[in-house]
Amino acid sequence: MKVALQQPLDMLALRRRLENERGPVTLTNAEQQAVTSLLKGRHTVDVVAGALTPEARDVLRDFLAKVTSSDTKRTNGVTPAHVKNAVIASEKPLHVKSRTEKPDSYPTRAHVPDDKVAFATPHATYEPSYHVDATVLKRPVWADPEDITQVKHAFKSNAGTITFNDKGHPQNPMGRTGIEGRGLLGAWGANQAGDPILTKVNPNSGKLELLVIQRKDSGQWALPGGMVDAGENIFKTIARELEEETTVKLDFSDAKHVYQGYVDDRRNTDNAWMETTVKHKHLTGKLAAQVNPHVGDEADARFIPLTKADVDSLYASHGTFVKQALREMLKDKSFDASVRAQLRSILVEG
Ligand code: RP5
Repeated sequence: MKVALQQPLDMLALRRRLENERGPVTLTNAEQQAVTSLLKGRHTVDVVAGALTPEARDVLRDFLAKVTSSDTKRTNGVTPAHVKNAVIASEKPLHVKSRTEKPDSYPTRAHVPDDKVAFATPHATYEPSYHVDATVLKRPVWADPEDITQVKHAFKSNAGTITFNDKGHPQNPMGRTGIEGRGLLGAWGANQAGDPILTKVNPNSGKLELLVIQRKDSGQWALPGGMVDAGENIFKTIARELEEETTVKLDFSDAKHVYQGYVDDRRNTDNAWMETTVKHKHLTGKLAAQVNPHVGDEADARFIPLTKADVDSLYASHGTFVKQALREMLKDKSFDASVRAQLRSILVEG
């Protein structure tokens, strides 16, 4: 069934449609209001994500499965992609590492309690340190000037509406982080990256595997992604970073789209944050046997058997992105019972 988006999308109509198909669906009033607000463009994705229970997520996920690309015309600036990002974000609060983790060179983050994350919520005792790394202040090609009035680029975000503080600095759409300034990030506002998810079934063990790198900066395992160069096409970024970090040369232009939006990265600050576009390719046949990663720019690069624990401990929000890709794989009936069982064991809640 094809569902056309309304102007704005009507939650009650959506519920009626779903009830016709699978019996009564219960959403709390708060959930209905949160989703309706999102669709009217009043709230950012994080506010809605925080209000969704697993049941509401299921309702939205079912809905999204029925939205086709021909339905993606904008409604009050809100697209199905925004709803999809809210669903993904609600699976694990995305803005947690940005408040609790940091590179060694950062000052201590000011404490931001869960109920004071949003900039719109007053936080009278909030006194974050201001930090810009010396490497950023030296103005390499990838860094903006410290004087924001000299910045030439537009402030764009796939994570929500950008507001500005009284110094004219862009504010993180996910809210407070406990640090002001840009830290190690070059751009004021969103710093755009691209991330490849590359999976295969190991022909010897039958195990589902994921290509990961070990980051030099934190020692954590991560997707082999990186920053978008100025003017670079996202498919080019993903293929370039994959090759630089794993020596694997692969065209990603036919890869499946997984995610576009905020990354809960430990480098994030109140005024500079990571966003990414994630694409997934599952290797089969000869290609699965031929793709052979080697260590590139980072500390290590290898395929690892996918376990729930490993996925959950990936850098930043990478585990959330991988789970989204695996959820799509589970919908593909061509995978055999063993692969499907592995997918389910990783995707199980908790
Ligand atoms: C993460 O940082 C992104 O998801 C991407 O994987 C990475 C880009 O930063 P660098 O690896 O270039 O430092 O937020």
